[in-house]
Amino acid sequence: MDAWKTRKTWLNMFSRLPGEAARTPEETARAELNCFLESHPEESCTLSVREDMGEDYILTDTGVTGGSAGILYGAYRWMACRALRVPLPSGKQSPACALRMLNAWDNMDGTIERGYAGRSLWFEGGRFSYDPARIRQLGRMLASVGINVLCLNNVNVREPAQGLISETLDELASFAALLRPFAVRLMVAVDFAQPVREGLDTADPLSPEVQRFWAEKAKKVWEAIPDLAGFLVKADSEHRPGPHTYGRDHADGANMLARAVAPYGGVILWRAFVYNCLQDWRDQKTDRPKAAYALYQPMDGRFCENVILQVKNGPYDFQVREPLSPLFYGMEHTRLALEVQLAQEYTGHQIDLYYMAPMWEELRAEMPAGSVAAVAAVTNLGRDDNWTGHPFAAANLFAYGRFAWDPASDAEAVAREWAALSYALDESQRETLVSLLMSSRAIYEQYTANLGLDWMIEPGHHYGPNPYGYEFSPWGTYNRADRFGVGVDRTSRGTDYVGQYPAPWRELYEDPEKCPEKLLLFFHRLSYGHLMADGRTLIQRLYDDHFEGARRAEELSQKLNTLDLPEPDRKEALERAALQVKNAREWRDVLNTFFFRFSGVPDAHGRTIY
Ligand code: GCW
Repeated sequence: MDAWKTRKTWLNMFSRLPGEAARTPEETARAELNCFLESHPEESCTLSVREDMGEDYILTDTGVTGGSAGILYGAYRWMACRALRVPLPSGKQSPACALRMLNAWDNMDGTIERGYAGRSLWFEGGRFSYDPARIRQLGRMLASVGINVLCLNNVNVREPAQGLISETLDELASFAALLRPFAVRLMVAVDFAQPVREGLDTADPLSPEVQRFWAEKAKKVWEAIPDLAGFLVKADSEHRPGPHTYGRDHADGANMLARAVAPYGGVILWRAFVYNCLQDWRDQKTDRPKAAYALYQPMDGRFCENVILQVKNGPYDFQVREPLSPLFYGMEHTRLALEVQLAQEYTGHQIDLYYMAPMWEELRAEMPAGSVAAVAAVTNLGRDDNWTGHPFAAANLFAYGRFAWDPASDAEAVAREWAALSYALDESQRETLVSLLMSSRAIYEQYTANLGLDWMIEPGHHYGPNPYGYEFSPWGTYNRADRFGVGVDRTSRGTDYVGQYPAPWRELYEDPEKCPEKLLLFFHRLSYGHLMADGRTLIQRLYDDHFEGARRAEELSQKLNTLDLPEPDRKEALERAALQVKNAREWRDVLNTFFFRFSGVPDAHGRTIY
């Protein structure tokens, strides 16, 4: 029943769960530190709280000084550095942004939308159901990497989740209390049509009775949970209700909610994931990646102070390879949250190895300074004993927290730290593990979405290859492959998606000679004979990548086999690696066959294509 308690996580340096006694982050910090010092008698450390420091902290060899939350973040960091015998960070440590959120897509029936690590940690059978000790362990996992907000229910708000801000509000409040000692505040995903559920005949944001409804609702909710972070809203997206239902726009909708929660310091996280999901595949003019910018950019400057527009990293939908969403360049007068997905919906279901921090380094390189006010990640957690399905998927949660706090973090250093905290491997084995993590994204990309060809996946569950899967569907995700070539022309001669980017990006993406190779088929429609920079033809490159990706997946599994991991981590990792090898072969053969049948061009090296 409690097998999770014996599982390795990066919190291994602590010998036991903090007791229930701790009520504040400071008390938690003291309890954790006492526990650490018992097993490290050579160390000493004093904690000093300075309220004005908020989330900030300063570390010395023998002390942590920090604000009411900073004291806890500082204590965890201090212990990690001491346990690993690495230098302490010097100077005052401050987070890059104030809201570092985790979005759970947990449903109250206990399922998790796009969850690959078991059932919900806190819902079951239509209600709250959890082990308080496990929620405390969750709290310390989050606090140990500085994550400070948890949105606990799916953005697709379905009954009875609407009740969280209504008839089950007291249970929500009890849950919030469990995480408070870890400086983690709750957020709730709300249904834009909640007023209708509670008896009104409209949810029109300009209706005074709707405005009154939300004002009263906010009052009750914040009375019960004074430190609630805010509401998260998915509106007019994938069949969810929203302001469009009432002929209003998204600034009207978001601002109405923002005014209701403002008296309590609440924020409205308004998701920008809005597009036409009932597109006619015959329509070659509508281009889904253009949707969000086209909708929101004209509203720049109209949103209230406490509205944060939550934008997925790319213009599509958490694909393996996308350019940065153009909204990050075009919304100077709107606060934006960057949303990433730790749940591996499109990146291997926590079966295939996929360490995400290298992607965040790439995002950082493209992100204009000052454009991100908050960060959110769809979690990869669930009730599995090891929390994340694949034991190494925990590295993504760990790294997310570190990058959210400090976007200038180094992906490899973070991987090394996670590995060292989680497993007692010798240095050479640890380096092998680090190199497996560091190469994993490139390998997965190579066999699933090379050159920016996303969406060739099995519809619905999104695991495994199916190049025709979405081709004649209403979702706006087409590869348009035929016997002449492949890709959608998004240049000024095509859908002009590139027109949403400022210089120098627009020019870069417009020209196939300058376009980064990894995004070539995202922006361009090219013939199979197109010559790549290295002299290979496009078709040969497609073949080579799929052969190479599958080969590297095999190599990855062999290297993994050499690691002396503790059980059951070793068994779980190897089982998944075997499935990954199978998946990679399937991708290789399906995609190569698909392109061979269209192009008629044989592989230059005579390898088997079916
Ligand atoms: O990629 C899609 C997922 C949906 C998800 C949606 C979203 C919560 O397939 O399951 O719904 O994104 O981000 O809202």
